Amino acid sequence: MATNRTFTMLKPDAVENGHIGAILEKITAAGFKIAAMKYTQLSKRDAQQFYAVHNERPFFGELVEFMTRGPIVAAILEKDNAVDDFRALIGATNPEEAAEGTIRKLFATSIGENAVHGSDSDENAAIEGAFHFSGREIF
Ligand code: FUP
Repeated sequence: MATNRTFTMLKPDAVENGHIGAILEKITAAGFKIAAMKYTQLSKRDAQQFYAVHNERPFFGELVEFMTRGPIVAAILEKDNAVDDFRALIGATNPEEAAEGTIRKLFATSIGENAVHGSDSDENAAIEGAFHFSGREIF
């Protein structure tokens, strides 16, 4: 995947609360194009693997429980400087610390249920995109 791409998930809380449309509107209004997208649900194994970097953290069990409790929207997004610009658009991990107007400030409820994921590096964007999409699902 090129470095002008990032990977996102609209998490189960965002889906449950009916925010898919509003969040996608913010994303496209910010200039991101959709290179791949699907509505899916993570298995326990998927979530454990996706968040393996956190597996020693005290919140890991809750994180896996949360991320598997309902469907998500997974997407690969394209824009110049995609990883950094998307992190700025979503805001801090903890919505209480997220800047006004960011997606997490608007739609997240807590640090654990924070509405949206955004890759933290080009390398992880490529790994995470490939985790969810085959080559023929990416445009
Ligand atoms: P981010 O890169 O902003 O998604 O944040 P992290 O990679 O640090 O965390 C990944 C996910 O772990 C968060 F989206 C939610 C969860 N988490 C917690 O539940 N508690 C914490 O203290 C930190 C993260």
